Amino acid sequence: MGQTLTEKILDDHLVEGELETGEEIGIEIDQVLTQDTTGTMVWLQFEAMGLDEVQTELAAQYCDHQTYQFDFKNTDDHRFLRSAAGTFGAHFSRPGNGICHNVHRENFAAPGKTLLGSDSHTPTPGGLGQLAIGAGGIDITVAMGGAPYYIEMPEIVNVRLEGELPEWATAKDVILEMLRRLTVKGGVGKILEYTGPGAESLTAPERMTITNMGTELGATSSIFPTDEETRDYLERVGREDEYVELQPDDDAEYDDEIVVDLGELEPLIATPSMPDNVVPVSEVAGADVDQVIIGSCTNGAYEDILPVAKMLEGREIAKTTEMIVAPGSKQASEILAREGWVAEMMAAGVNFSEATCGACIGIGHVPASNSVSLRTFNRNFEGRSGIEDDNVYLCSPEVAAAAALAGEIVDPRDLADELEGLEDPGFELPDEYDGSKADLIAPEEAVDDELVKGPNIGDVPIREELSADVSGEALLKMGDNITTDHIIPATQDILMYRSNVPKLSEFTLSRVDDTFAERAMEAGGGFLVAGENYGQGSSREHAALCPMYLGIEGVLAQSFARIHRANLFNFGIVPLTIDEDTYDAIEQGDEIEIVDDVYEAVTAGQEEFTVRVNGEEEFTTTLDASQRERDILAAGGKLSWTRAQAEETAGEGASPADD
Ligand code: MIC
Ligand code: SF4
Repeated sequence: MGQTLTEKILDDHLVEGELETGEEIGIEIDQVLTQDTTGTMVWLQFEAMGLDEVQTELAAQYCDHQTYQFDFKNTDDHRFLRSAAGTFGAHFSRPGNGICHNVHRENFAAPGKTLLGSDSHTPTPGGLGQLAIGAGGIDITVAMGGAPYYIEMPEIVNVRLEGELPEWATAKDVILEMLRRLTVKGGVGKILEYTGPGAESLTAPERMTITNMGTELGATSSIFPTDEETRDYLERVGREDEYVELQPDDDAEYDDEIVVDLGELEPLIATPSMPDNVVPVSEVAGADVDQVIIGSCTNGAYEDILPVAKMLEGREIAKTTEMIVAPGSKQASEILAREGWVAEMMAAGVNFSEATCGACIGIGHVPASNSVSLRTFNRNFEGRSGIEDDNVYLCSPEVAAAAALAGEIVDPRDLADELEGLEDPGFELPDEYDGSKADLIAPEEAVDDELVKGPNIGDVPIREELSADVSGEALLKMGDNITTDHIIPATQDILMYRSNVPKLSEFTLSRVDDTFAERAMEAGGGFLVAGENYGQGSSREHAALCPMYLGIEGVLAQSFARIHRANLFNFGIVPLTIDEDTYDAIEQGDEIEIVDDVYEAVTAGQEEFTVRVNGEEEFTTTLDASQRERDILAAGGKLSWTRAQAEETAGEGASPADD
C-alpha cells in the first residue's frame, strides 16, 4: 500500500512504534525552535535536567513576542536567552529580527525534516514540505537533549484543493473556509495533507499561510508536497540545495478527504471572537473600522505586505481609521524599504512598526473601547487584543487594506468598482530574500558562554509524585473552547512574569474569575471543570505549570486540545475526560474525589476512574493515555520523570564498570 507524504517523513524519523492511527510513536527531531515567552522555561529546564549541549541538527532561539522591552524583566529574559543559546549551542535571533516562524522559514526550514517548536504555529513550514509540530516547552527541552518526541499517530486527512483562486480571493480565504467548515476543534488529532491541482497553483508563502493557521483548527500539523514552487522559494532564500522532492504515493490511503474548490472562494472574514466565526466579507460590510493591522506569522511576510502597499500607493487611508503594518521579519521590512514601499505606505497614513508579534497578544496597539479592529492575524479570542470586550475580525491583507481605505468593512471587489484604478494586486515574491543577517547569531559566533540570570529569572517548580488520594473542590467550572489565553493571558502586564512562576500564577484564569488564584491557594488545590476543547490555542506550558503551582490536581473536561493535554501530563495534573451528563451534574464548589488509589491505577493502565461528587453521586471518567504518559503523570511531571530516567540509565551504565 502506498504512503501519504506524512507517513513517509514519519517513517524516515521513526524510532519507536508503528504508524497505526492512535498508536504512540516516537520520532527523531531534526530541528527545534523556541521563542522569548516559552524559551526561558525551555532553557531553565534544560539546565535543571543537567544537559549541557543541544543534540539536534539545529536549534533556534527567537526573541519576537515582547520586543518593545517595556520592562527590564523582558530585557532580562532576552539577555538570558542569548546567554542560553550561546552556552548550549543554539542560533539566536535578536529582538526585532522577526517572528520565529517567519525567520525560521527564511533561514532554516527544510523539506523532509522534522521540526518541534514551543509555539503553536510551528507547523508554518509545512508549506515547504517540513513536518513541523508545536509542543510545550519541556517537550522541546527533552528533544533538544536528543530524545525522541512521542505522539499519538494522528489521522491523516487529504485536503484536495481543486481549481484556482479567483481575483481578490487569497490563501487566507482557503484556511478561513476550512475553519468555517471544520470549526476550531475539527482538526484535533489530525494532520492535514494538502494535495491536488489547487495546491500546485499556490506559491510556497501562500501555502505557509494555510499551514500556519491549520493550528486554529486544532490540527497536529498541516503539510504540502514539494514541487517547483518549493524549489523556487528555497532558491530565493538562497538555500536551493536543501530542496527535496516529496510527494504522497498515487495509491496513498487517507483517513478522510475534504475537497475545497479554490475557484468558488470569495473574500472571507472571521467575526468576533473565534477564528471559526467565518462569513463572506459582504455579510458584514458597512461596519465602521477604527483600526487595521497587517502582520503576524500568518500574513506578515513581504509577500503579504506588498499587495497592501500596492493598494495604498498614491492613496490615503480614511481619517477615521488607524493602520499599522507590523512585518513578520526585519528582512521583509528591509526589502520593502529598499524598494520604496515603506515610504509609500507611510505616505498613505500607515504607522510602520518593528517586526514583532506584539499586537497579536495585546502588546501594543490595543484597540479603543467599543471599537472594531481588522487584523490579518490568526486568533481573535475575546480579550487577546488587550481589552476585554474587543471586536477583532480576521481577514486577508487585501480585505484589511480595503477597509483602511474605506473606513469600513468592504468587499474589496466592491471597492474596486468604486475606486478608479484599484485592481487585485496579485501575489509576488521578491527576486531574492537578500536582507541582512546581522541579527542572527550562529552557535559558532556565540558571544556568551555562561548563563546570565537577572532577578526576574526564577526556578523551575517541581511537583511531587502523584498521590494515592486525589480529592478537592471543583474550584472553577468553565464552558467550551476555553483558550490558554483565558488560563494565562499573554498581555504585557502578565507576560513579563513568564520566567517567574509564583508571580505569574497569581493571574491564573483571572480572565474567567479573578478570585480563582487566591481561592486555589487557600484551598491548597482542587479541580478544574470544563466543556469541550479545553486549553485550545497556544502551546504555553504555563497554562499547566501555573495551575500546578497553585495545587490543581485534576482537570475534568469533555475534551482537551492536543498540546494542552500533553502539558497537563508534563506537569503532573490528571486530565480526566467526562461525558455531558457528568459535566452537567458537577457544580462549582462541589467536593470531588477520585475513588481509586490514583497512583496505582494510573501506573497500572486503568482507563476508567470513578469520581464521587459531594460524597454521594458517582460518575465514570476516562484517562486515555499511553504508558509513557502515565509514568510521566505518576512521577509528578516530565522534569522529574526525565531526571529519574537519566539516573536509571546512568546507574545501568555504571554497573558493568563497577563489576
Ligand atoms: C500565541 O500565539 O498565543 C503565542 C503567544 O505565540 C503562543 C506562545 C506563548 O504563549 O508564548 C503560542 O501560540 O504557542
Ligand atoms: Fe506571534 Fe501571534 Fe504568531 Fe503567536 S500567533 S507566534 S503571538 S504572531
